[in-house]
Amino acid sequence: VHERDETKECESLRRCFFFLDKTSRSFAAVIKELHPELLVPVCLFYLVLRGLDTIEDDMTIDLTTKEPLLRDFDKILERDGWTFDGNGPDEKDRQLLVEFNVVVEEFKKIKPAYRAIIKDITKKMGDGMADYANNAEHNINGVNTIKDYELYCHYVAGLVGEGLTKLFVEAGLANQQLLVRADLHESMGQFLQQVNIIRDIREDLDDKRRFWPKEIWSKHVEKFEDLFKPENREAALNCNSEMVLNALQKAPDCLYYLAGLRDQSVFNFAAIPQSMAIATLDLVFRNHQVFETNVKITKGQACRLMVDSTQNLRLVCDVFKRFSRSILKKNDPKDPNFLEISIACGKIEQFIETIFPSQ
Ligand code: PS7
Ligand code: MN
Ligand code: MN
Ligand code: MN
Ligand code: MN
Ligand code: MN
Repeated sequence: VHERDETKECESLRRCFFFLDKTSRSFAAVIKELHPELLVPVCLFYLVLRGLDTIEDDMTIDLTTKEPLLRDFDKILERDGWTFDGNGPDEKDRQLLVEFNVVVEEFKKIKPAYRAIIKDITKKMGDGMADYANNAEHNINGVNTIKDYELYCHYVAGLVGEGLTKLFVEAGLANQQLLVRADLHESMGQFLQQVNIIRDIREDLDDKRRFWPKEIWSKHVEKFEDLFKPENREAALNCNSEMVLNALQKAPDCLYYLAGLRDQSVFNFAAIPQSMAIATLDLVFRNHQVFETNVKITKGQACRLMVDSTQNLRLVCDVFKRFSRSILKKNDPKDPNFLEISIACGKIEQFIETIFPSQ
C-alpha cells in the first residue's frame, strides 16, 4: 500500500521523505506504511526529533550555543527558513539541519492539533536534553542513579511514546483509554531506549558519552572504563545482565500497550520496533562483544520480525516468548541477577498466558 502520490507532493514534502529515508535506520519503512491521516505528521515528528537529537549529540557545539538551541527548538519549528550548519557526527543527520527549512515549511501545513502535540513534546524533550547536557558531571561521569537514567530515557523516548499516543488518539486510530495509562506508553519508550543504550555502550564510550548508571556499574567494577578490560569479563557480563534485567521488566507493559491498538497500520508501526528490541535484548544479553563493537541483529532476522509483527498481537507475543526463552537459556546461575532474570522472563510468559491461554 503506497498511499503517497509523489507527483502531487510539493518539493519540500518530497525532500522530507528523502530525509526520512536517509536518517532513520528502522523507522522509515514503518512510518511510510502508516494510515494516510498520520503519515505526514509522524514523518515530520520523526524529522523534528531527529534534528533535535543531532544537536544534542553534536559535541562540537559549545554549551552556550547548544542550550538555547535545545530549549527553543519548539519555537524554531515556526521560524520560516530556519537552517543550522553544525557538525553532526553523521553526515545525513547534519544535512537534515542544513535543509531544515523544508521541515518548517511542511510543519505549517499540518492540522493545528497535531502541530500542538509535536510542539509540546519537542519543548519538553529539548528542556530535558538541555538539563542533562548542562550538567558537566553527566558528560564526564555519566548518570548516577537508576532514577536519573530512567529520567533521561523519559526525556528522549518516554515523551516520544506520549506524543505518538496523543497523535493516534487525536486521529481516532487508538483507544482514548491509552492516555489514562501513561505508564504504558512510558514503558514503550523506555524499552526501546534502554535496549539502545545497552547495545550502543561501545559506540557511546567512543563518543565520550555514558548512559549506564553508576548505581548499577559500581556494583561490578571500580571505574566505568574497567567494564571494557578483558580481565573484567565476568564483572562486565554481570553488569550487562543487570542492565538487561531492568529493560526486560518493561516488556509486559509493552505487550499490554499493543493490546490497546486497533488500527492495523498503527499496530505495525508500534509493534515492529518492540519486536526488534526484544530480539536485540536477547542478542546483547551476556554477550561480551557489545563491549568491543556495535552488534546488530541480522537483516534476515529483521525481515522475519517484520513479517511476524505485522499480523496480530498473538504473533508478537510469540516473538516475545521466543526471545524471553532464549534469554532464560543463557541465564547463568553464577550471575547475581540469575533469580531476578528468571522471574522477569516468567512474568512475560505469565502475562502472555493471561491474554492467550494455551488450553
Ligand atoms: C517520532 C517515530 C509507539 C507508544 C529521533 C519510537 C534518539 C530509541 O541516537 O536512532 O542512533 O542511538 O537508534 C521517532 C512508543 C527521537 C521511541 C530516541 C522519534 C515508542 C529523539 C524511540 C525518534 C516511542 C531521541 C531512535 C526512542 O533510536 O538512536 C518517531 C510508542 C527520535 C519511540 C532519540 C531514540 C529513538 C529512540 P541513536 P536511534
Ligand atoms: Mn541509531
Ligand atoms: Mn542523543
Ligand atoms: Mn542519537
Ligand atoms: Mn508520559
Ligand atoms: Mn544510541
